[in-house]
Amino acid sequence: MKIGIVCYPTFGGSGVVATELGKGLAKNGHEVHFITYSQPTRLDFFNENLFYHEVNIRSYPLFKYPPYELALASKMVDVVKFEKLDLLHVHYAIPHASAAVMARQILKSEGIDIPVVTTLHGTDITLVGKDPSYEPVVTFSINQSDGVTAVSEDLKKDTYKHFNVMREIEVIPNFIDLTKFKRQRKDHFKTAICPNGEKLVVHTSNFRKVKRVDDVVRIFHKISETVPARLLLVGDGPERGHIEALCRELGIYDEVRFLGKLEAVEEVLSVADLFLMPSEKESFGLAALEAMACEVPVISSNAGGIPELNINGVTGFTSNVGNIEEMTKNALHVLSEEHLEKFKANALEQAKTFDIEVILPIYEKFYSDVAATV
Ligand code: GMT
Repeated sequence: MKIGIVCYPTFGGSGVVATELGKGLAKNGHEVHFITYSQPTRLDFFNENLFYHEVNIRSYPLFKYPPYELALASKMVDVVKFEKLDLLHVHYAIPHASAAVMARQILKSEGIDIPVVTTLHGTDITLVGKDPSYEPVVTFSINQSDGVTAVSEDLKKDTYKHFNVMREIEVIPNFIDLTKFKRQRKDHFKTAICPNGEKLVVHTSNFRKVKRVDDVVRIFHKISETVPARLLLVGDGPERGHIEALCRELGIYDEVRFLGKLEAVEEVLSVADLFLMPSEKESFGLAALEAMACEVPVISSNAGGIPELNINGVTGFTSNVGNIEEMTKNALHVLSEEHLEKFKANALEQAKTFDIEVILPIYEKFYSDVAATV
């Protein structure tokens, strides 16, 4: 098929999933056209089946807010028409789904039918989408899409709870490329960070409030009171300054390293003993899946779709949001010599069920089913 993929090109779960999906589809022989405002971060190589179309946003003194959605819809019309696409797949409802629905209307008026598939990722539903300033448009564009998927059962449930959605939503979970995300031998790196055999705890996120990075630091602080440990924080975002201050306040600044936005996160995960994800909300938790694929057990909250991924007592533990005491107790249990190896092995086994080789054919079937109905 010729597939147009629309996503946020920056670091962040939905953009990563969309880009990896496009790469996988291209590998399977599909022609994939990315339509975004800048080159997706993980699309930095040549492949004969991959194309990139930049959305040009025309500014004008009258516009306090340049109308990105219109520029995006216009670009979709252009690409569908001239590249003769068979299907548009948009990731993250706002504003991609409504722009796609508009592009489809325009194309229809010119005698071109193009099916629109929308994938809901999380905050487009649970945080931003349900806000009254967006809700009517999100509801409309979900109902108007030709196919809708959600990345977890919990997100599907939340969508029905918060929006008047009349159509079926198919759950297609996120996936992982196990050839990229696997435990690599990086002993020199481990020795440099943990010279005295300390346990290595890792957290990766966009440092937004919803990730509760405060909890990460407080759990680590308590862990380090019992076992010698180091914390690596990967990513960046609005909470970073505050988190640095908290580390100083708790007197653990020397045990914590801020690595910023890393491309090769699998190298860090390869030397980790434990991954922390205490999020307030998390529709899926792709970062935890990346850790598990690198044989790292997960201590997480039980928010949203996380329990569908991190199996309590098997691949790590899940606790109520904010229950730092319990998360610390569980972290120490996992890190003990007696249990760590078993949790690591279980994490990998669970990650294998989300292998891209398993999930990609589900998307391919979904596309052909949707295309057949249009
Ligand atoms: O919150 C983020 O990390 C970014 C956000 C996004 O759309 O880029 O992530 C959401 O989508 C990811 C990919 O499907 C999921 O793994 C994350 O759980 C989800 N984030 C939230 O629900 C908070």
